[in-house]
Amino acid sequence: MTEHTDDTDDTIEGHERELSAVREEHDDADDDVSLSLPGLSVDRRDFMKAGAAVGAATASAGCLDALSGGGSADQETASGGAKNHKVAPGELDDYYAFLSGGHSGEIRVMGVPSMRELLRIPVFTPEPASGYGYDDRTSEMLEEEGGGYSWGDTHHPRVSQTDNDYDGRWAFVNDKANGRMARIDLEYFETDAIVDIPNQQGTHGACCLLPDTKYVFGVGEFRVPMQNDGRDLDDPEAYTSTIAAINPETMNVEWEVEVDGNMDNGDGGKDGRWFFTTGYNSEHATTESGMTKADRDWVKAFDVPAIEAAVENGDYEEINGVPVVDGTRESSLNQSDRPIVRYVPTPKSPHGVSVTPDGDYAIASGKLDPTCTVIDVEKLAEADDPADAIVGRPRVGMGPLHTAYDGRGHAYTTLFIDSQVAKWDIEAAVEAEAGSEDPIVEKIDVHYNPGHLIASESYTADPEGDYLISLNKLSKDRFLNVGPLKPENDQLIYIGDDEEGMQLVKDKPSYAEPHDASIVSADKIEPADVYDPSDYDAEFVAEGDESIERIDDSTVHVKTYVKRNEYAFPEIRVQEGDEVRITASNVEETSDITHGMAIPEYDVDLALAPQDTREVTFTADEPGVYWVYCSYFCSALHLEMRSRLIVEPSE
Ligand code: CUK
Ligand code: CUA
Repeated sequence: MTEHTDDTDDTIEGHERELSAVREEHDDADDDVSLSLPGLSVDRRDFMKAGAAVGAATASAGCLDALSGGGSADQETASGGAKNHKVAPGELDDYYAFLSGGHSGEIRVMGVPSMRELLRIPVFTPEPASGYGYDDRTSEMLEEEGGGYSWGDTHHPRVSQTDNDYDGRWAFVNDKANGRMARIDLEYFETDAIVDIPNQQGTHGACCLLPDTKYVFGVGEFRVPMQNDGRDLDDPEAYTSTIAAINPETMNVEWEVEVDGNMDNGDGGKDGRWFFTTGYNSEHATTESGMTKADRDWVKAFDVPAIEAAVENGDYEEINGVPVVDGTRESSLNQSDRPIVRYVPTPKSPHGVSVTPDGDYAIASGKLDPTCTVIDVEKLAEADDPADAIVGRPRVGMGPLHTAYDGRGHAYTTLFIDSQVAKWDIEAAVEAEAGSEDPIVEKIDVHYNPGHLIASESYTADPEGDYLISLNKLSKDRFLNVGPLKPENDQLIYIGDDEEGMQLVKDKPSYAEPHDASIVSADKIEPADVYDPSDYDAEFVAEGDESIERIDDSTVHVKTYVKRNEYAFPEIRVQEGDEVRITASNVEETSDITHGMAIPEYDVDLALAPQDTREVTFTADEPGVYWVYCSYFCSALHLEMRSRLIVEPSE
C-alpha cells in the first residue's frame, strides 16, 4: 500500500509538472494562424481581405497570382469557392464576436468563423460559475452602482475605438430593463463598472461617439415623466425620453438631452459631431395602435458640439444630478440656425440606424416601411430643412431592421418579415429613384426572422468585409427539438466574394437572446493571461502572509492563499454570530489554473483565477461544520483540496 501511495504521488506530481509545461509551451507558442503560400506567408485575415478587394475589382487573376506567387490550391480559397471557413481543433479564430445576451443580462464571446462560444461575461446578473456577484466587489457593484436589480436586458455591445478603429480597451452594453450602462474591461474580460442612468427608463441604444469614444451614449426608449415620482401619471404628453452622454473613463453621466417621441437605436458619426437615433411614437401615444398612426417618425441627429456649448452656457435644467438640455422641437435651442437636434422625417417607426464606414451616410431601416432611408451627413449640416438631407430610399424588402457594411460600398439589411438579408449598393441607392429596387444586388434566405446582423468590423472606418452574422430570432425546425422554448439561430454568412455572392456557412443555436454584436479582429484585443495583483484594491495574500485575526468581539478576518491543492488553513474556527471576512488569493502563476472557494450553506462562492484576489463577507450564524471546497477542477487532488469552517456555538 505504501508503495502504491508513493506511486500515486509520483503520478500526480508528474501530472502537475506536465500540466505546467504544456501551459508554458502554449503561452510561448506563436498563435499566428497563417496560410502557407508558396514563397509568401500571409496572415489569414490579410489574405481574405486581399481576396475580397480582388473580388471587388472583379477578380483579376493577375492580382491573385502576384499575391500567391503562382497557381495553388489556396488561390481557389481566396476566390471564395473552395474556402471552407473551418477552424480546425487547436486553431484559433480570426475574430472575437461580442454578442449581447438579451434578458440573460450577459455578453457572450464567440470566435468567428468557428462560431465557438468562448466565454460568457456576466454583466447585470449574478453568475455562479465565474463567482460574479458573489464576492464583495462585484456584489457591491451590482447592489450599489447597479441599483440592486437581479437582471438586465443587454442589447448593444459596442467596443471602444480610437481613430475610428477598435482599441481593445472596453466594451459597453446597455440595460434596456432598468436604464443602465455597463463597461467591460477587455484586459480581463469582466464587467468593471455599471452606471444607473438618471431620468431614463429602458436604455436601449448604446454606442460610442467616434472617432475616439469621447462619450458612450445611452438611448432612452420608454417615455416617462421626467420626475417619475407619481406626477403626470395620466398625461403622456408630459412624458419624455432622453439620450445620456456617459464619460467612458469615469462612467459619469455628463449630460442628457430630452426629445420628442420615443427613441430606439443609435449610432455615432465618424467625425465627433453627429449622433443619430431612430425612434417611433412621434404620436406620444401609450398603445400600439396609437404609436403606429402617423406615417412618419424621425431620425434624430444630435449635434454634439452644439449641445456641449448649450451645457457650457448653462442652458439646461439640472434634474436628479444631471444637466438636462431641452432638445424638443419647440425648444429655443432648436430655433437658431444651429439647432441642437435635427428631426429628420422618416417612414415609419424606423428601427436600426448605422453610419457608413466612410462616415458619409446614416442609414435608417424602415421596420414598418419596406425602405431604408439614406441621410447625407454633410447635407444635414447645411440643409435648412433636415428632410433635404435624405438622398436615398431604396426598397429593400419587408421589415427592414438593421444594416451593416462590408467597406466595399455595400449595405446589408435584415428583412424580418421576408426572413432574408438584402445586399444593396449604397451609391446606386443615392442615384436611384426613391422606392426603387434597382440598388439591390442580391438577397439570401436566413432562418428565420432576423433582427440584427453584423459584419466584421462594420462599426469602424475600415470593415474587413468577409463575414456577416445574421441574428435570427426564430430557429423553428433547424435544430433538434428541445421543447417549446427553442434556441435562436445565429447564421454565419461569407460575404468576401462579390462574384460568388453571399454564402451561408453555418448555423449556430443560441440561447435567448442576442440582439446586436461587435466583431473585432483578434489582433486588436490583448487579454491578460493571469491577473496583475496591482490592478486591484484588495490586498494580495502571498504564501506566508496568511492569518486569522480576530478584529473585535464579533469580527474575524481570514487571509488565505489558495494553490494546488490547499487553502492556507486546514480549518477556520469562528464563533456563532461572527462576521467573517475572507480575503483569498490564488498564488498560482500558471495559466488557466483556477481555484474555487465554496462554503456550503453560507452561499459563499469565490472563483479565483491565477493571481486573483477576492473578498467575501458573511455572518456565521449557524453553528456546525462546513467543508470549504474547491469548485474548479484544478488537479488530480482537486477533490482533496479542502478546509473546514468550524462555527462554535455561542453558549
Ligand atoms: S434591437 Cu433587438 S433586434 Cu435592441 Cu438593436 Cu433590433
Ligand atoms: Cu483547486 Cu480544485
